[in-house]
Amino acid sequence: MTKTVFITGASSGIGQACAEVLAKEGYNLLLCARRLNRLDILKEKLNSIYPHIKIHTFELDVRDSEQVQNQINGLPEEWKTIHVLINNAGLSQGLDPIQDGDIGDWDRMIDTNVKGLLYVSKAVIPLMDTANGAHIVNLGSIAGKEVYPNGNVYCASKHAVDALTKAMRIDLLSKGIKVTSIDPGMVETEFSEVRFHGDKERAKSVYTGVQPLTGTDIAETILFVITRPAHVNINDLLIMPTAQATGTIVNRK
Ligand code: NDP
Ligand code: 8X3
Repeated sequence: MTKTVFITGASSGIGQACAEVLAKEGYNLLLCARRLNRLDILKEKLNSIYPHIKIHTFELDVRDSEQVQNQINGLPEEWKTIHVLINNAGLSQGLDPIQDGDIGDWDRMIDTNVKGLLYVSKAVIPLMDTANGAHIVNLGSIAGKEVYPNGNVYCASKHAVDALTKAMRIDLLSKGIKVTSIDPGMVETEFSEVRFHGDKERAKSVYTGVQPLTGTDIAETILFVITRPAHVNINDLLIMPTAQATGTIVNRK
């Protein structure tokens, strides 16, 4: 049976890498993000390499609860059976002490990382094929395991994801839906550019002298997690670059 994976935030970074890795493995893909044009380019590329898989793209802002309900309830019938949900859409905005934090940045992080994950999960869970291995993978972070200077609200949002993963594991136990948190350290994507509001130079400096993880490293880890035998659930996986010990301790060359 061909399984369907629903990936939020597939227009960049880890989400895009998940689409690429899972397409290669023969999964059908439901891809969403705000930048639909990027998703359509990705779909065309993947379908030219893997013509046997099906891909459906749609525009979604996970912060908009009504849009999330309408878009997911309105999916074509053939896309209404979902095996794996990857709650990947997320962002960090700003890196300032709490007393100097920007309220707009705080809202965007909490609305996307916490409320968006909740809205999408609530809409997708009723569509999950519990008879054939249903699995939710949440993108947490090292920032959900520890708090580092100026990380305040981003860290709080990822601690909330950590709590929600544990809560989902309990609440979805009787349905047989697996739940996993994937918690990366530094991954080089558009993440830092978004965090620094488009400042490419500052974003680049985050990765100076260190080999960060790639989106593909995380996608391959997710592939491993979702292909374990039916009786095995990986609850939580912290994955770091070799040169990074904690959120802030990095061995730069
Ligand atoms: P990117 O910025 O490269 O990708 C983020 C993705 O999220 C994009 O596809 C973006 O799509 C999507 N997104 C953001 N806001 C929304 C929204 N409101 N609605 C729908 N989609 C949205 O970053 P990463 O790939 O690095 O980040 C992916 C996840 O991994 C995030 O949850 C992040 O917190 C987490 N993470 C990242 C780490 C890193 O070091 N990079 C480490 C640990 C965790 P679009 O803009 O088109 O909507
Ligand atoms: C992203 C990694 O270290 O910037 O979640 O918090 S970090």
